[in-house]
Amino acid sequence: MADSKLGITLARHIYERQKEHPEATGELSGILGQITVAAKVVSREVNKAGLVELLGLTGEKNVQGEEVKRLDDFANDVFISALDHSGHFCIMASEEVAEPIPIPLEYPTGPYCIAFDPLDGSSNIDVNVSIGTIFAVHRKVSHGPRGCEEDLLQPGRRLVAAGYIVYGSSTMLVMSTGNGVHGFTLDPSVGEFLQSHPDIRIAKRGKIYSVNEGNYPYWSEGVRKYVNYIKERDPATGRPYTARYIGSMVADMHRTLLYGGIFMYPKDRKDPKNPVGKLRLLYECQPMAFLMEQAGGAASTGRAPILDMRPTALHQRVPFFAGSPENVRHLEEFILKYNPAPVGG
Ligand code: P6P
Repeated sequence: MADSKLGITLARHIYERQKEHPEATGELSGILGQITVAAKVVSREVNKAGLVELLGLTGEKNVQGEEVKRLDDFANDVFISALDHSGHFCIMASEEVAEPIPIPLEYPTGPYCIAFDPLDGSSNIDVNVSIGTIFAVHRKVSHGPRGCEEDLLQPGRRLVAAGYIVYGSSTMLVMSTGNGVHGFTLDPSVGEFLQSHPDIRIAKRGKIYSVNEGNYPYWSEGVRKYVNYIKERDPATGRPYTARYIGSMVADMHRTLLYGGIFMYPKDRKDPKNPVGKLRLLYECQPMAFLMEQAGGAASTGRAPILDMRPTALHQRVPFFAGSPENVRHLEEFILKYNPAPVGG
């Protein structure tokens, strides 16, 4: 039941979900609460980023004489400082930090660990394209008082919570604690995330495909044949698909979740250092795959569910195909037919 005046806040949503799941601890609501505090701070900075030049900020020192960091460094600092003292986590990982981030000895540790990309797509800031934060929460599995890399390198099937914040025309939090996917929009006038998209479900099939076709020469045979096929016709309608590609994963995945279709970042051989693709498993693909499956969608390497993969390295990259289940299954049929096993997408 929504408050007549305010609407359902994130805190109330979590409280009501906890009533339905007595086994859920209050920890997750604390974790999500801390994440939203950091998100509000990042949202404020992202929304004025365009003014850096206008205000004559040198990019070195701002009007308060504070150092103006690159926004992704800033976002990284904000999320680390919002989370490291909370007592919820035993260890953390960030796209911006090469090694696992230990909880400072002066702070208590907790039964969870978190991996996050503090500001994904930040190269798009200068052209005012939506960017986002992505996070994934696992339970601690290692022994001993403080966490270690083992806690972070778990299959996505074991995630207890995941989500993203998209900093766009509005700031939205889309998250799941394993009971469906729910969207909350920040009302800056009250500083609260209010439920705007309850129980998001993705269409079983969509007609939008989203991929950087500039990488076509580097794709596998299966991916090329799949994209050529759907550019000819949508089997369901006999008409071609629509192409949409923003180049910011959170924005592309948010559209895919709401409008259906398929998002792809195949492995491409253009970068010999990363022959398996660009997107990272721990803090991009696993959380997005968790959300997709919770919303009735699918997320695959081209051959197997992303959530079944056991990570072997903190910043490991994987081929990534996600969206409406029928679209993802259709892609997997092309991979199976045209790619030599066991090569994924
Ligand atoms: P490309 C942004 O840099 C990012 O990591 C993702 O947000 C996005 O999906 C991808 O890279 C875009 O990569 O090679 O198409 O520019």
